[in-house]
Amino acid sequence: MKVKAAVLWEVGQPMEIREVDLDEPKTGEVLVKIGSAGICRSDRHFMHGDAPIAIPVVLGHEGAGTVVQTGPGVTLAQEGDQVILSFVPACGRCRSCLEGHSNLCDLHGATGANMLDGTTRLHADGKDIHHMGKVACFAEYAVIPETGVVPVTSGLPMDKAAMIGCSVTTGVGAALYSAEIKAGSTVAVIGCGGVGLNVIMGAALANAGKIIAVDIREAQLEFAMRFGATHTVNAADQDPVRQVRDLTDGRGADYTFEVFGSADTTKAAYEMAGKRGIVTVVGIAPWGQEASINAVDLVRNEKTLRGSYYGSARSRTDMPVMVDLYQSGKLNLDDLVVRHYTLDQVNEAYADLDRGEIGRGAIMF
Ligand code: COD
Ligand code: ZN
Repeated sequence: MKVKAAVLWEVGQPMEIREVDLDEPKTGEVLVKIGSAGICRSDRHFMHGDAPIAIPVVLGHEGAGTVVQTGPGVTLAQEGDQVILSFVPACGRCRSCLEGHSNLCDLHGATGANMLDGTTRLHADGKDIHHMGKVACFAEYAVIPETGVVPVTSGLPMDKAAMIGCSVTTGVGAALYSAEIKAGSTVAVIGCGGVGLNVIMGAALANAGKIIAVDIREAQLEFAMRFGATHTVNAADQDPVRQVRDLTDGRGADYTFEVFGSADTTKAAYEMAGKRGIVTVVGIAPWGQEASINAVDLVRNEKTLRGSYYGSARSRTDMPVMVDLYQSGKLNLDDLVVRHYTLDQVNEAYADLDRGEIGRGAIMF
């Protein structure tokens, strides 16, 4: 079928909004009519070439929609289901999946921006077009592996459902499943954009004591107070490490999170953690960058430095938990989505992200 999609043909260039060909779903795949797609910085890393991806590609990994067709052998979703999209469709058979870490599925990792059989369903001008995260939701329709769609209670607003596909699960998951924040502890979150605000909400859900929001923009910091931050630190004014130490009686925070994606902020997250501090790195710095840490401090203060991908979550069981948290009023997704766009405006939406507009933007179809 012919569908409208945003295609990245070249790194550093705007996406082209045009008609492309989308194949029928193959065995174990479904066709989803996209309802909403979120504007996440991770797509931006690929647009800028900060992270490698097969090109041409349809980006968009934070989405939700409705299943309109199922391919042969599909048992996990039905036509008409409202689904949240997962950008790691777990195979269920590899070692990572079998050990309970489906967010790190080996088969998904090996097939990258292709479908699980290594081919693509998107084509244009005689070229195969790749699918970011096997989701590729900057398009009216997407063919997705059945394990990459999570059916939810129908009637959830599509933009909120889309947020659960990335920023909520990545951020709340980092706080609850990766760091396992203890009640009463002190938390510092560097980077208060769409994902960072969800780390803050996760810290609040875990009953953290002080939750210190760190950003270089005052508007982001004010906005973060709405999601559970108790203190703010403007990293553009003064050394954020020093400010976080001052706010924690000189000790440093019990849990720190890097949620921007640079070597400098990774190092700062490490340094603002106190004794036995848990440092959780969510952002990925541009390819090839290295962050150095003080090797003595690591041991003498028994710090833990860990990465967190997709909130260490298991999409199929944890995304419905996020839906429940939203529906019971414990996750403020209504305030999180502040801007709505059409697919034709996707490049403008990223310009707004670059300008540092607060909260999350979402494309509505
Ligand atoms: N110090 C503090 N804050 C900063 C700094 C700094 N030096 N520089 C920028 N910031 C702030 C910005 O003002 C902004 O508020 C925030 O950092 C970033 O927010 P967004 O909305 O631009 O970015 P998000 O939340 O959409 O994405 C953040 C990620 C960390 C997820 C992303 O950048 C990333 O690294 N993605 C790769 C990891 C990945 O693939 N994860 C899974 C899919 S998301
Ligand atoms: Zn994302």
